[in-house]
Amino acid sequence: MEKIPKILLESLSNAESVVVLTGAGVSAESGIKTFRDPDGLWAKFNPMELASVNGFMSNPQRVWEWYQFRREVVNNAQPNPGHYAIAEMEKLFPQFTLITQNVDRLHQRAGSKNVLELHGNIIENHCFKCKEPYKKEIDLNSKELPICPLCGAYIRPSVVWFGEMLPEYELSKAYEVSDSCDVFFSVGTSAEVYPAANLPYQAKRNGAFVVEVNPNRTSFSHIADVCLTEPSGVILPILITEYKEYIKGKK
Ligand code: BV8
Ligand code: ZN
Repeated sequence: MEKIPKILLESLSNAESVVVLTGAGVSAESGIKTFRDPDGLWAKFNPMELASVNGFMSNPQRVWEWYQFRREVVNNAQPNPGHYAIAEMEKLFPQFTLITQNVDRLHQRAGSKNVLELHGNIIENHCFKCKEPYKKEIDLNSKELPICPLCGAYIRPSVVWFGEMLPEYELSKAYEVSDSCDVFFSVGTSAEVYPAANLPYQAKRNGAFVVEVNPNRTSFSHIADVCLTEPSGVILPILITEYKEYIKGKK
């Protein structure tokens, strides 16, 4: 039974370049809380206190423990069918780029190779002051805030906090591919955090066919050409199956 609109299958079958942007929603079915859903992280914690430089400076211990808690959750999580479907997409199109706002590296664990991490990752750490990468193994049971062996400052997770610049290469590459792709997917993101949230609009402006995959409506929904209002872990595997059938039928 067709769940995917023909026009999307047709656009994909003619696409040279396909881009997928993901947010926390793509990891929801892996048991990792999103930020803005009713039971999300921001419902309990204040993002500016915990995911910001000022938050870390005013209470490094609390921020460190919050990331230790989130690392525990990420370590115990598994990629879900949505991550695997996106990894499969990488092989189906001449050019494919995955841009993620997520820091959990589940895309890589599902097999995605070409991943632009706009907001860093929660696995790695570096020195808050001299930026030296911190290579020692982190003991998830320890509340101890590690100290930089070079300069004695605190170690922090290698995520991008609010008020921090995004990594230059990843952001410019993300803009480049969004400006020139044929089909753009915005998957599991509320499209509220900038500059990442600019990308779907960039794609639309460049004339791409834009798809939103989100069970809820977002501020971007009215701009999308197609809205697949189902969980990504459910609808993306269906998209792959129906697309493969569609191109077989076209040959
Ligand atoms: C920057 C990493 C230049 C850390 C994150 C005032 C002061 C300072 C800055 C600003 C300011 N006003 C505006 C800004 C800019 C700010 C910003 O955009 N703020 C917003 C809140 C307005 N941006 C920044 O600060 C960025 N840097 O601009 O630098 C600068 C420098 C100095 C001063 C000004 C500007 C840095 C942004 C990066 C912040 N880091 N995370 C960590 O993870 O701990 S942000 C965080 O939000 C995550 O990265 C997350 O990815 C991102 C976006 O959230 P989403 O992924 O979309 O998740 P969300 O919960 O919102 O939505 C989930 C969606 O999934 C929902 O729609 C839901 O319906 C859907 N869903 C649920 N289940 C499913 C599903 N979808 C599919 N399937 C399902 N099963
Ligand atoms: Zn240091």
